[in-house]
Amino acid sequence: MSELDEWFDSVDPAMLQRLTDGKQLRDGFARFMLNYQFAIDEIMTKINILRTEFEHLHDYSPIEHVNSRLKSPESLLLKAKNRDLGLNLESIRDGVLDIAGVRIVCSFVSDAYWLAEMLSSQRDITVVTTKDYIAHPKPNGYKSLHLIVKVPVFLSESVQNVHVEVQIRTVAMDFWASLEHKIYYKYEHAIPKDILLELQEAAVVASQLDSKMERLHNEVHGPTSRR
Ligand code: 0O2
Repeated sequence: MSELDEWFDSVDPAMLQRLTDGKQLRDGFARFMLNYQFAIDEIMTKINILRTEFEHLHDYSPIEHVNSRLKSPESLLLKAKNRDLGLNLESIRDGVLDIAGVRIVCSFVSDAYWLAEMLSSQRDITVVTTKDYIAHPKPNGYKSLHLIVKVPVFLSESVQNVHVEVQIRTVAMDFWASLEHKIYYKYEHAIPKDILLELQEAAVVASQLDSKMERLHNEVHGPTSRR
């Protein structure tokens, strides 16, 4: 009998089972998250193609920067708990639609709408929801376009349609949102009224800046024909 076999014989079978279950759970979760990473990769490729083609046809880039993130396991489990979802992968997959997130920061408002339209109309993309916080800002002043899309991920033995949250906004909207996010956490979600008011004012200024910059751009270069 090998040393390893002897060790297995001496280990409490219940403990061995728990270790195996734990490992299976971790492997299953890692596999589950991997699909979201693949979905992000698919969306990033689409964005890069749109960006490069646009740059080729016009004399500027509609995208300032793009980033992506996978929700951390802690914040994923917290969201599932807050929504009373069962703590199993199926409930989490159906109930949490922003496990994969992509944020596109555009030069101008019209670029944000153009990108949303270009992504949404691709044949392999299914748009699940669209929230237009640019036309209808949140009461605090938050502006952005939010799309929840489903993108197919081709695996060796199956095709998975995976949810991705795509946020599209301008540099000014992004600047506002990242500052507001920091303030929100600093005050533990209860921003004092006067600061809230200032944030609303800042959102209006950011909007004015967006309009002015786009108007200036069009004055100098002419309106961009996207057809
Ligand atoms: P994180 O860490 O950025 O992922 P849901 O996404 O379903 O939980 P909701 O409110 O229906 O909730 O979705 P919505 O309105 O589309 O907003 C989702 C995400 O948009 C948030 O994700 C933020 O990233 C961003 N967001 C929405 N409202 C605000 C806001 O007022 N200020 C800022 N700075 N960002 C906002 P999470 O899950 O909150 O966080």
